Amino acid sequence: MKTAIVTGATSGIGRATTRALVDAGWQVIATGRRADRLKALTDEHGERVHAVTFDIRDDAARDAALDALPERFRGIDLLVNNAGLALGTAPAQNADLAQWRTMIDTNVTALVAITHRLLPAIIARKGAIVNIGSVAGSYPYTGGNVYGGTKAFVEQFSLNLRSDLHGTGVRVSTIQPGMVETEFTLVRTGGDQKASDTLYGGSAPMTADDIAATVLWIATLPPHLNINRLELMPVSQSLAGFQVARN
Ligand code: NDP
Ligand code: 8X3
Repeated sequence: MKTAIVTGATSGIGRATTRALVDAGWQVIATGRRADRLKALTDEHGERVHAVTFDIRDDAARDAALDALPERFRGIDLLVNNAGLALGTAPAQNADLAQWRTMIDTNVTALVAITHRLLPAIIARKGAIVNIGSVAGSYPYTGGNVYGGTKAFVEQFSLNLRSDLHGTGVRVSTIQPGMVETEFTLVRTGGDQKASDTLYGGSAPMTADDIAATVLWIATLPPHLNINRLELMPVSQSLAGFQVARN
């Protein structure tokens, strides 16, 4: 049986990806901070899900949790680097530096650290890494500042990982979703359910299951194929052009 580790499995894309992988016959190490949500996943899937609760920014907690994995979960065929967040929508000049730091610590530093920790196990299995980037890493928008910067990092890190892993058989992909209805906007706005409902309402956004199916598709391609990056949007979302300030 193949083994995946999914970060940020307590909600949204990570939870849907955990379910999709289990349904497809994988066993999954599911991580996140909310133990009750992880317990619900293990209740749902029994021994096929192994829950580990830690803040992904906490090096000691992460390493202790990974060191304590049961023997049958130690070989890693797939790492889904999904845990991440946006905080705030203010333009840079009004933004909260602490929020910027939290995004960098989570979306960049923690992603790099867990990848580094698991690379030997992934190489040993000729496994795969799927990183969850964002359209915000490719296209600027007002208030996207550091969030978009972290996701641009994710894409470039993934491409550079591919170069370093040349010849190992390890595959590395970035998925760059546009608008997906999850708890993302609730987190970004500090719990504003109305703002979240307004953003997604009537727009037929992508669902977490859409992205989970994409992760599963990438992970189950024939081993000679690598998706470098894949950008998805709901039909209702598109790009709008430049802005011009006038005197
Ligand atoms: P959710 O808020 O629904 O899920 C985020 C997940 O990340 C949760 O499971 C959360 O777990 C985990 N997480 C956040 N911070 C930490 C932390 N410090 N330690 C451990 N886990 C953490 O949002 P999404 O499912 O939408 O987000 C998943 C990924 O998708 C993110 O990287 C996001 O940037 C990206 N994305 C989302 C898009 C969208 O429109 N929704 C579009 C493009 C990309 P817990 O709180 O339990 O720790
Ligand atoms: C989330 C997509 O457009 O809200 O990464 O930044 S967006």
